[in-house]
Amino acid sequence: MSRVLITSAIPYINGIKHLGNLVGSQLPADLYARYNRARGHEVMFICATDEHGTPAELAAKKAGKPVDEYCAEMHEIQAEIAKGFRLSFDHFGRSSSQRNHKLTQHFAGRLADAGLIEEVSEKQVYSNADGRFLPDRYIEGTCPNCGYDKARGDQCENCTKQLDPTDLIEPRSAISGSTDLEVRETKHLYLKQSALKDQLDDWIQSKTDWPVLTTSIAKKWLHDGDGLQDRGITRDLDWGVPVKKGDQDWPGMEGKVFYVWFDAPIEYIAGTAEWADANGKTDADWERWWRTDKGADDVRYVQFMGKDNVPFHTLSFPATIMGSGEPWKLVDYIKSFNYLNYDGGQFSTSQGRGVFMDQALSILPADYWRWWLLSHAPENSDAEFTWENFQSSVNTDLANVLGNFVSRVTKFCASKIGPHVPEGGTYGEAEQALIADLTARIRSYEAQMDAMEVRKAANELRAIWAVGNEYLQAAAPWSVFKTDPVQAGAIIRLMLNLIRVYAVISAPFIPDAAATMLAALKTNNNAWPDDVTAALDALKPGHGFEVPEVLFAKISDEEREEWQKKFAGVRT
Ligand code: B3M
Ligand code: ZN
Repeated sequence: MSRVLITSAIPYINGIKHLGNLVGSQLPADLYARYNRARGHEVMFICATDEHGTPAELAAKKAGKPVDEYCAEMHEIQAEIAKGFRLSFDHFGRSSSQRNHKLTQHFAGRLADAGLIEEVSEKQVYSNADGRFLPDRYIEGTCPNCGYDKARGDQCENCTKQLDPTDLIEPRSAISGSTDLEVRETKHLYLKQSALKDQLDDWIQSKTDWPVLTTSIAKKWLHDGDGLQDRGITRDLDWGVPVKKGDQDWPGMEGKVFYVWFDAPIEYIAGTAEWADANGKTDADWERWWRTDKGADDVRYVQFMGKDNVPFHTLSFPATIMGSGEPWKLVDYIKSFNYLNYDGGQFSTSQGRGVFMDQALSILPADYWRWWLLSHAPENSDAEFTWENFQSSVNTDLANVLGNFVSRVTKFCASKIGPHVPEGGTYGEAEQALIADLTARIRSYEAQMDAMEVRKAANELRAIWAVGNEYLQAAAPWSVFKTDPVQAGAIIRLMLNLIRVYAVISAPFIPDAAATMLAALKTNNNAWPDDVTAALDALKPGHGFEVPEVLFAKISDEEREEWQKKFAGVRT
């Protein structure tokens, strides 16, 4: 048994996530967590809500709520939906927790002591009406290049020209529309990532087994243009982790907070500490996952995220960890994903385009979505959700292959032989061949799961389901039964045991259906089929079972069309 620490990128607090967000981080992380637990490893699976930054402030404002209240409510909503999708976090934390405040300030203090933080004076736009500094993209005005009147302070969306807020003609606050703006001098802290460039480069170079998607992004940031840049880690906002050097005040930094991307990854650590607090554990209990001087040496740490999050996880967060000079655990493997598109376009939170997590659960149970999303995970390229494809995957893989198999075997046995595992008969050549085939395929499934090759693992699992179906079709116990009922019973005994094996190995993808299958077999034996021959003999003759409810209902053309229409517009 080994120990596996798993983190998923932590979703922003400002709204419910869409299926593209889900498949790019939380869902594959859950698959991997469930699989590792099933293989007997000790797993710590952490996620949280990412609660700081301007978007959180603005979303709260839009909702007409104080930001802390808004975040507390949205956290509960996201936690509930995560449960609905059966995301098996050991803890779903909050980046606004006291644990994260303390740790973030601690890291900043260590980095300052190591000479890795620089104070820089900058000129920034201040809005008198809003009583705050405005980030570049919250300043709007007319583009000096093309005349577009909604150009943002960082870029004109119309002609794509990169802009400075001071380039804009008639600049105004995007928050209040006020034109009462002035340029003020303000001081910020910069993390000297450039000083850690060689160390980061060596580290990335050593990760030869990482997905190319992960390392290519890191290398681009390390080497393209002027190379790795220092990064501003403070902001002039009210909501966030107050800037402090450990527990000391930071002269000149009063009223400022850390940049959301500085504190968010630290929440992986803080979230584990929150887990300890919430479960009556000690600091040693979470430190053994994170401190290499306290046992974390033999932990394997894997992160899951969409490609847009890769630079922060391959460079900025490691810079924080390395620069601290303390023995914190660095990530061992970063699994990153491309984007999932929606029906000919992009999923978009700001435009409300696509299917959002709460909407998905309102029309179908989690397993349907989990199966489609994981079996179409955007690993090697972007992928696309279409309703036709969703309907056909669900109907073929889940209803026709797996669901039908379970239903035929249990119904036939219950009606012809009785609601128990039959006895007698022998396994001949066909059965030995089936067992050999299953053994080879389950070993290959494990290899794909170990490698986090999500699509390939799903393909292998689908093939394993199909093999049982094909054998059943060829062995035709319903025909054999007419001349040799005992031998038909032997076939069914093998198939009932195969249902248990299917439940166990499929559980990481479709946990609810797996639980239904085990419940129908009246067993809680969920031991992994390390020895497939033995596993297919786990349920002994006489063991009772019942016919389960339909595992997966087919999606009709009418339903598909209805949903297609319902989700064609934008969510308001
Ligand atoms: N909240 C971005 C995102 O949800 C950001 C991830 C933080 S991971 C530390 O895609
Ligand atoms: Zn323009």
